Order: sequence, then structure tokens, then C-alpha cells
Amino acid sequence: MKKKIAFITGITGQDGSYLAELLLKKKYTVHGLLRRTSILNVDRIQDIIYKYEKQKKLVLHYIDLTDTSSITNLIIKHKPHEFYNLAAMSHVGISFSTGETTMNTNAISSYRILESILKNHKKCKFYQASSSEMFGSTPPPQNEKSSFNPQSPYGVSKVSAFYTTRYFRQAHGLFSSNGILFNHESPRRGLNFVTRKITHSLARILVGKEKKIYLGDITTKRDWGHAKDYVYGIWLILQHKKADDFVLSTGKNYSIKDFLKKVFKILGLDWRKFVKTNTKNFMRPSEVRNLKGDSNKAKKILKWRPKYNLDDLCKDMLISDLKLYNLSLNKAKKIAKKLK
Ligand code: NAP
Ligand code: F7E
Repeated sequence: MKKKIAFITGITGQDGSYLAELLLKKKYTVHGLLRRTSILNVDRIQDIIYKYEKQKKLVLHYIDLTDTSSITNLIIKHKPHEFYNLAAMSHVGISFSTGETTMNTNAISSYRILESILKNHKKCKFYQASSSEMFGSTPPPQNEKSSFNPQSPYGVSKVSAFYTTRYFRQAHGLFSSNGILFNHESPRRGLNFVTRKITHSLARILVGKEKKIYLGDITTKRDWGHAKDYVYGIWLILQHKKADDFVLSTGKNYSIKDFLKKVFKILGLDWRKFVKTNTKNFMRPSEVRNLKGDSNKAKKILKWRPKYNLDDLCKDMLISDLKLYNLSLNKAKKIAKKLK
């Protein structure tokens, strides 16, 4: 069989980097779309660049997501079998002050890409990175039938892209699917999302580079999984025989306070000594208070199941951040004893 060609927007991000690794292992040719930045921003994909770029199994193209004509040219030239649209302005808190960019990048781009696929390469399967933020204030558990009540420009933009993806499927027969993913984290998570902020700052506290972690509201609850499990689910969604929408989640939720407790406990520390909460800068005009997903549909139809639990995730993230500061877990525990 001819080798599959996949396009990934957002390849430099957390999910894009894990998905690219997975597809390359599955012998796909991967075309990664990245935007030009003043500092080369390929840390998460450096290893696969060394391993696959020379043989043209990984091909990178500098293209901003909002530059649809360039994306169209690439679609016409390479005729991808699968298009994973992962690029986004993905920070909910920041979206409150960057609403227009957020809508343009996250909502309008999806519309333009789908229109281009319809006109130029109808056979291409399309994946849209939809989000549990779309549920907003809808009480848990949330599944594919729950209503959307977004609470941020980010949430609104993702609802728009969700319905756009459905519209091209229902009206034009495209294979366009939504993955409605609940929060998923990893050592590759951006530093300004709450989980990574906590594990990374704790490592910095141990080496004396920080004294306290300043957080916003720590009473909100999230359903956290590991990004490695979720990119496998993303791939399964496009391998299913028909296009559809699927929730991916663990089905368990915890507060930010629970996450703090778990991470600090690994080193035998009391988080309350090192954290200041309700810091104004990190409070949002409106909050999504309680997310807990019901992914029975994905379990039943795709046979998808997450392997990591929250304790595994906390440990994985903390150990990785300790390494950045040349600390082993044992060494960190010794330093922590002195900080008690
Ligand atoms: P991420 O780490 O923030 O990565 C976002 C990616 O989008 C980065 O590669 C970024 O490029 C790229 N990007 C942003 N604006 C762009 C533009 N104008 N042109 C080209 N590329 C652009 O996000 P993630 O956690 O991997 O999430 C992947 C997708 O899933 C996103 O759409 C996100 O909204 C969605 N999602 C995430 C979660 C989660 O918990 N992680 C849950 C549900 C849905 P730079 O590296 O240059 O910034
Ligand atoms: O916030 C609270 C914050 O920014 C989680 C994105 O991947 O998942 C992510 O969005 C909670 C919120 O993730 C701080 O107010 C407290 O209640 O880590 P977060 P998020 O907003 O849930 C969804 C599913 C996506 O789709 C998004 O792309 O933690 N919180 N103090 C804080 N959050 C941050 N970032 N920083 C704080 O200091």
C-alpha cells in the first residue's frame, strides 16, 4: 500500500510533537506546518528532525495558520491523506485579551482549510482539535450530547470550529471529525498552563531560583490525562470507518489544589508553604469551574482507553522538570528535607 501522507498544523506544540512521533513510527510521511518565530522554536521536535528530515519522511513548511492560500498550495501539491488541525491560540486566560486573534486563528482558519479541502482534495480526512472548554458552564459529566456554554473567547472560537467541521461533513460529505479533548498534559506542556507551571516552579524553588508560586483560582476542577494517550486517540478518530465526533477524557476530575498536593507530596513537602493563590493576574473574568468527561463512546467504538492516571502524570512531569535543573528525584528529596 502507498505510504500515507499526513499534514499537521501546530507540529511545534505539545500534541503536534507527540502526534508526529506516533505517525512517523507508523511509517507516514509527515508534513509539519509551523510559523516563523524570531527564535527557532523546534525544541519539541528536534529529535525527529535529526532522525527523519534528511530522508524526507518529515518535511517542514513555514506557514502561518491564517495564510490559507499557502496551505491550499501545499494541499494541491502533496495531496495528504489526513489533515490534523492542531494549531491554535490555545491559552484560555490569554484569549480574554486577544479575542480577535483567537477567533481568526482558531475559528476562521478551520473554515478556510475545510473549504480548501472541499475544492481541491475532497478525499482528505480532516481532524479538528476541539476542546472541553466548549462545555463551559454545563455541569459534569460532559459527553458528545452535552450542550455548549463557552465562557471565554477561546471557548467560543472552538465552538465555531466544531460546528464548521460538522457542517462540512453533513452538507458536503467531507470526512471531517472532531476530537473533544479534555485537558491533557505532559513534560512538553507549555510553561504557562497550570500543571506545568507548578512542576517547573517547584524545580526552580529547589535550586533557589524562585521562592513562591503565584496562582489564580485553585478551586476549579479539571479532568487531566496524559498527552501521549490522547494523540493515540486523535489518530484512532481518523482511522474510524466514518467521520464522527468523540470525547476523550479520563472520567476523573481533581481541583488545582489536589494537583498541588500530589506534586508536593512526591517530595514530602506541604504546598501551602510555597504557594500564593488568588493572584489577580491569573484570575479570569469568567471561569469554567468543573470539567469531567464521559468518553464511553470512544471506549466503545474506538476501543480507546487512557493508560496514565494523575499520579503517573504528576511524577512524569516533576521528574522531567527536575532534570532540567540537573536534579534526580533522590537529590530533590534531600534538598526538600531542608526546606520543610
Ligand atoms: P500548544 O502546545 O499551545 O500548541 C499550539 C500550536 O499551535 C503550536 O505549535 C503553535 O506554534 C501553533 N500555532 C498557534 N498559532 C499559530 C499560527 N497563527 N500559525 C501557525 N501555528 C500556530 O497546544 P496543545 O496543547 O498542543 O494543543 C493542540 C490543540 O488541541 C490546540 O488546538 C488546542 O486548542 C487543542 N486542545 C488542547 C487541549 C489540551 O489540554 N492540551 C485540550 C483540548 C484541545 P508555536 O509553537 O509557534 O507557538
Ligand atoms: O488552567 C486555573 C485556571 O490554563 C486550568 C488548554 O489546553 O485545557 C487547557 O485550558 C485551571 C483554570 O488550562 C492558574 O483558572 C489557577 O481554571 O492550565 P490551564 P485550561 O484553561 O483548562 C483546555 C481543555 C484547552 O482546550 C486549552 O487549550 O487552572 N489556574 N491558577 C491557573 N491557570 C493558569 N494557566 N495559570 C495560573 O496561574
